[in-house]
Parts: sequence; C-alpha cells; structure tokens
Amino acid sequence: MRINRPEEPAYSGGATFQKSPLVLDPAELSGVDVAILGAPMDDMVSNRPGTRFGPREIRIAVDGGGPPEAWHMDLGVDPFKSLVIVDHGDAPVTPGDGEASHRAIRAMVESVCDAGTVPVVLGGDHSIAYPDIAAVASRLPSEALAVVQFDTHADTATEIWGVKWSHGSPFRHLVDDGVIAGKRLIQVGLRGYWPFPEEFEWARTSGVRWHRMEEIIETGIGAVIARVLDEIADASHLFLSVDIDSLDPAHAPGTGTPEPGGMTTRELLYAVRRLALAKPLAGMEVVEVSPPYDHAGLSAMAAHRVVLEALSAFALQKSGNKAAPENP
Ligand SMILES: [Mn+2]
Repeated sequence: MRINRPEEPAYSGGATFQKSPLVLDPAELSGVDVAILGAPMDDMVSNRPGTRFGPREIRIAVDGGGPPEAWHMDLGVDPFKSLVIVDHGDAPVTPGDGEASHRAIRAMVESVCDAGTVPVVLGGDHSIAYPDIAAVASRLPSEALAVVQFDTHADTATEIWGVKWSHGSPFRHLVDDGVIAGKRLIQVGLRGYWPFPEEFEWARTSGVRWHRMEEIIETGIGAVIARVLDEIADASHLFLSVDIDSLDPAHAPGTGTPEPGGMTTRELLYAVRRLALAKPLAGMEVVEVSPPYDHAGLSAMAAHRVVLEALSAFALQKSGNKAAPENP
C-alpha cells in the first residue's frame, strides 16, 4: 500500500522507512526482497530508557528527497530500484511485558523469513537480538549463520540486576541455548569498563571472537573488517547486529548506555557496507536509538544510514554485479 503521494518532500506525508510502501499482511510479502519492521520496546534496559521511540525516528531520518530512491555513489546502485523493499510496520509489542513483546517480535520475523524476505529490524533495546536472531537462525541450516555484532558492550551477561532477559544478556543466551554457535559470533568495537574478566573467559571458552576499539584505532577499520571476513569465511549467511552505542557519543548521543571513545559514523558505515557486500544478508537489526537523548537527530540519522548502506550493498551482492563507483 502506498501511503504517500508521489513527489512529496521527505518531511511531508506518512512515515514509512524512506517512504517505502506499507505492507502489513505477511501474506503479501511474496516477491518482497526486504521488509523493514520496528520492535518498539525498551522494557529491558539497564540505564536510560527511550528506545521504544527509536523505530519511528529512524524511519523519518531521511536526507530529504521525495519518493524512495538512493543512488549509492561508491557502489553504483539504487537499492530501491534493484530490490523490492517494503515497510512491514511494527511488531505488536505489549508495553510493560517485555517477554510478550519478544514473542511478538519473534513471530513477526519468522513470518518474514518464511516469505523468503530478509528482515531488517529497527529497535528497540538490544534484548530483541534474542527473538530476531533466533527467528532467522531457525530458518537456516545449523551453523549457516554468522552474526557480526557492532557494540561497545558484549551483551554477554548471564543476568543484569538479577534479571535474565535484559539488553545486556542476549548474546550469552543465544550461545548458551545453542541458537548460534560461539564461533559464529564476532563482536566489533568493544570498549569501556565492562565486560569483566568472567564474561571474557566465558567468551574464550565458547569460541566467541571480538575486536576491541583499540584494535580499530591501531590497525584501522579496513584491516579489522578483513579479519572479520576471514573469521566468518565458512558461514553461508550474515546477520548484522548494530548497536548504535558502538558509535562514539559524539556521533550518537541518543542512546541508553553511551560510552566515550567509540567508532565514527563513517567507520561504521564502511564496515557494514563491506560485510554486506561479501556475504548474503539473512537479517539485520539496528538497536538502542533513544530519541529523547538524541541531539540534532544524529543517532537516528546514523541508524537510518546504516540500514541504507546494508540495503545498497545487499542489492549489489544479490545482483552479482561489481561495484561501479562514480569516478571522474
Ligand atoms: Mn548492545
């Protein structure tokens, strides 16, 4: 369903992702390449709330323009012309009942996967990684899916404040429950003062690999992503989990657990593009955008562009064409 008049400016009309058509009925996803859906919940945060308002703000953080179009000058592709991209609305979350919200998110992502469509989930707090990665992994052969997590925190606690289901624990439970193998989880951008040695020891024992922020500073994002690609070489599909707090608070202040000393937006965009060019995208989430703490829309804009980079690279990867940058 088109909810916007043709040619209206970005700030006008209804707010689907980049003015993509709205398709709420999963039965109508046949032939759709990518469905963007919101998971507007923040029941499981440990610090500042507000990510329930994230999906709406990310949808409207466009760069101007009218109908859905985006020419990627480094790749030579317009994802909205190469792919069928729709906005699938939001999962029917229950305010105050995070576990019910998880069930709704999982069911919705499963129905998207069952249509042969790639889900792109806009969070929401990072606890949604459990239902949406579990949904995507359940539709692929065992160990087919590699998860690359951009994050300042590892989110591998057994519990936070005694609570099992938290935005600080999804990756621990995904591995311990056997949803993904430890060797299939690669974390990029870790910094700050948590995890503690016990969480790192669990990760070593489980085969989880990680790249600290200091490695990005010392060797550059390009070299780090080359190592990540080696680490996921034998996986057939990619899930991108992007916590916006992987960015420095100077680039993304609107988030619940900010940590100084992080990636620049351009490093993250480059990293996401390179990964999605190299490996078929099976799913993606962009989480932890908290608009009440945002300034000048920086965090929502960064999240929106992260999705655009992944969509552009996925379009080129799927076409089998080579990147055709707009050189002089
Ligand atoms: Mn996180």
